[in-house]
Parts: sequence; structure tokens; C-alpha cells
Amino acid sequence: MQRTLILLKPDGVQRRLVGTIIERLERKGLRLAGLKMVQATPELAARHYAVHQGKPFYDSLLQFLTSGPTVAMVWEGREAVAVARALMGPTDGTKAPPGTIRGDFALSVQNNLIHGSDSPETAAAEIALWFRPDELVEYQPVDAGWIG
Ligand code: IDP
Ligand code: MG
Repeated sequence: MQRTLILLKPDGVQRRLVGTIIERLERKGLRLAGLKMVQATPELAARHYAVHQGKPFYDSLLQFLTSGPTVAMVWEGREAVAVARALMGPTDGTKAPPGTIRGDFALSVQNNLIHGSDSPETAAAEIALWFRPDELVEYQPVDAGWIG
């Protein structure tokens, strides 16, 4: 079963969209494996977005991710990485189609509410960055046979 790291970035918390966004992931059938609220340090933000170091928006992006609390989650399910990315929509809120999280709630490129890992390999590294192994919970959802 594939896992992905999802962050509800500080704009999602400030705009009180945490419940709305979690509901979309939950109703798709993904299984919540871990959840916590984190005030990201500059070090954590820099490690999370290391791939973007040197880009024009990098400093602003770190400022954004450390500007308030983030809700960090691990979601699990068949093709969880791609499924979560599809639910999120493309990076730029103005280009994200209606029906996606960014398409419905974001207008900005930077303040686009949600992060989702972009590959299973990235997901493994990002989950290890944000969660200790004992913070992830194994259980069998009672409807697993219906959702697959
Ligand atoms: P993604 O979150 O859709 O995977 P990435 O290209 O990995 O997008 O960029 C990481 C984050 O950096 C984005 O979610 C967004 O917050 C921010 N970002 C990306 N491109 C830009 C830009 O051109 N201007 C400002 N912020 C950007
Ligand atoms: Mg990305």
C-alpha cells in the first residue's frame, strides 16, 4: 500500500480549511496513517523544500512555510501519491481546475494550501523528515474490502 506526505500549509490552517481539505482526502477512500500540527522551523522548511533552493521564490517559500502552524499528515492507499496530487490540482491556483482543492480554494501560486509528495521515493523521504516511525499507526479500516 502506497503512502504519501500531505501538508496543509499555514494558509490552510489560517483560513480554517483544515476540515474541508481532510474531508476530501478521507471521502476518496485514502486511509489516515498519521496526523499532527507542527510549527515548522527554518531548518525543517529548508530540508523539505531543498529541491527548490536557488529558485527566485525559495526565500519567500521558506518564510511562508514557517509563518504559522502546518498540519502534517500521512495518507495511505492504492496509488496514494498520484491520487492525492490529482485531488490537489496543479501548483498555480489560477490554473487548477474547479473540483480540485487548489482549484476551489486557491488563487495564489505560493499560497496554494497543500503539499503532496510527487513520487513514492519522495514520499518515503518526506515522511521520514516529518514523522517518527512510532507516530504512524497501523490499523485495518472496516470498509477496506469495499474501497480497495
Ligand atoms: P507543488 O507543490 O505543486 O509540487 P512545486 O513546484 O514543488 O509545486 O513547488 C513547491 C511550492 O513552492 C508550491 O506548492 C508553491 O507553494 C511554491 N511555488 C512553486 N512555484 C512558485 C512560483 O513560481 N512562485 C511562488 N511560489 C511558488
Ligand atoms: Mg512539489
